[in-house]
Amino acid sequence: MKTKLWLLAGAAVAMALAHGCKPKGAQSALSGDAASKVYIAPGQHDEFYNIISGGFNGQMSVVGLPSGRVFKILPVFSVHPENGWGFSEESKPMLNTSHGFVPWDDLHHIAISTTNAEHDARWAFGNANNTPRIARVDLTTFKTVEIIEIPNSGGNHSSPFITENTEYVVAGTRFSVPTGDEANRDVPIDTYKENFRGTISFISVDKDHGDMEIAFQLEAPPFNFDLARAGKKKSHGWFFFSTYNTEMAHTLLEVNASQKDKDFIMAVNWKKAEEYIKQGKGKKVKAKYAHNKWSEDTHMATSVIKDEVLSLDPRELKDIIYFIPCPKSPHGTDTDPTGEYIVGSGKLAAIIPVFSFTKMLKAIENQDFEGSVDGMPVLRYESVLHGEVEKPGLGPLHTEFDGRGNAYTSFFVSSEVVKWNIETLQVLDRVPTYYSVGHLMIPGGPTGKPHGKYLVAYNKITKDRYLPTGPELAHSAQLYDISGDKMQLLLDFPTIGEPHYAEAFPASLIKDKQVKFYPLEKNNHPRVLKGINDARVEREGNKVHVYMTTIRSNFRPDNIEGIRVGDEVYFHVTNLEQDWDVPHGFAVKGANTAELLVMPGETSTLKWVPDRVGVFPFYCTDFCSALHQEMQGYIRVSPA
Ligand code: CUK
Ligand code: CUA
Repeated sequence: MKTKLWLLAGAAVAMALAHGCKPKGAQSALSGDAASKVYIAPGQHDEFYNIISGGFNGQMSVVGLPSGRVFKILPVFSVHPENGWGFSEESKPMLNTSHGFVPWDDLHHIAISTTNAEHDARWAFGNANNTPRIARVDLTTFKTVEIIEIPNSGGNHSSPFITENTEYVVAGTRFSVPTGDEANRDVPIDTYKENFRGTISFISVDKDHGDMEIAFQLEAPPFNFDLARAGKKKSHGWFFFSTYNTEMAHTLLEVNASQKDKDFIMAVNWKKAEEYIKQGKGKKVKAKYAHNKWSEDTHMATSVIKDEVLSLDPRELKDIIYFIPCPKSPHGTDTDPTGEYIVGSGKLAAIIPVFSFTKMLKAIENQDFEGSVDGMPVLRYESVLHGEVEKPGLGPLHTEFDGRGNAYTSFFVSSEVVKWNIETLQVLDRVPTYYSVGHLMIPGGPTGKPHGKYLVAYNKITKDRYLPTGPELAHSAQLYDISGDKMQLLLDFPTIGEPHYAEAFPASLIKDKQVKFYPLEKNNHPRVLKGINDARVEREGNKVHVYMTTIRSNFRPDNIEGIRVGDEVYFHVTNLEQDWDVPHGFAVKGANTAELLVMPGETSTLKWVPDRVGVFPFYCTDFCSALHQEMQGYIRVSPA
């Protein structure tokens, strides 16, 4: 977000409060049946899973709708002491990058996998903004199973977006950067226009197993890329990226950037790009990046550093990229469920432009161009425009669809959601959000088949919505019923971290596919134990391997001696349980790490280097039976 917008928004909220028009909250906005619409009786299940980005906490959270209940915090790019993510020896490689171990990131956007433009909910993808990466979460285990770093990129905000059969996960760079060989990268910043490039990465996703690979990177002018959507149905094969700073300034102080009346939506014919790659037109470019995978076979992650990517230069290959002028710093582009309409949202614009895919193709065919950038055509605004939504609100950001011909756009500055008709462009309804909405979400909203029953606004500033908790307040999500003509606010619920984009899908898609435990006979961890009789301690030089089992309610071995100060002690803990929902925990006094939380049938390893002589207790951290408090042991550490 631009500082200016934040200031404006702050001012708008302050004004609203100062004028005594205290934002209408629970009392006035709700009619009597709101509570019953979000009430899920004890023992009953929610209708939708809502996977919400955690922003600066680097995680995803799993929430039920309509209740707003939080089920799980799912660590992705940040270490998570609660279950040892990034602390256990097995999971550490998942957070490896070309810069080494990076234990944190900023996760903004979620994409749920689709087939034929409908959710299949096999995987959830998320982006790391800071050290560019894409993660894939398996929705049968709710575990992050793959993370791929994106080279030639900076500020991976413009991702992840998927094509209609999840052929690709796509990521645009926010910061253009000097790309390629290291020798090319040490350049003066004010040679931006010559030496910096924008990059769009197409990451292929294996149909059966989900494995990702960087298929190719498309070079682009040194703009800043923001949110994008794939075409679908009739526009399948195309991608639409919002761009800003098309002034190509290397400082975004407002005198330099945000000057032009219009920036661009960049339309990418990715099917064409794919053809060129098949014809061998890609060039190999040096690019160092990590590719990390979790194995359900060994229950371990591996990290491989790769060193080149295929790159396509559209300056040499015409007919891949076209620019559509779009008013003022577009932050988002969204395609409607039919794939015909492309909605742009200029943060600083007073209208919402809606473009027609059919008209775009015609304009390309007729070479109806008004100019070019780097030799790539700029289409004429009027010839691609379906129409403009007039006076919709202030600061349009993101648009979702209900599948009944309506669009819903979030307005950050005027802090509201506006419903409008895609064909007629008439504004139909508007509701305030408390206080400044960023993303909004309709279950299935970005797909070809939205479930237009609810809408959730994910808000940036909470003020008086919840009991205060010091200087920092919980962010808010607000659930609206959109099944009727008028939107109705049903519920506020706090979120974990800062919510940016989220997606939701019917629980019925996955709830019977959940993995309940890992079969012990299929556990191929190199240090697995198949029974308590195998428990033992082995020394190899200054390394000590403790092969340990857990089962209700004891550890074997539970008294360990022969350890010396400075040894590297590895506790390889196998949970022998073969029953749903019986993890055991493991923690050692003074250990400079987190606990382990070991799922049934799994093996996890905690590394400890004792720094002093003594007898150290360890215990199970997860309540597992009436004898949980008996689940303990001692380690004796002797002088080196
Ligand atoms: S967003 Cu990331 S800064 Cu509109 Cu997706 Cu808020
Ligand atoms: Cu095992 Cu508590």
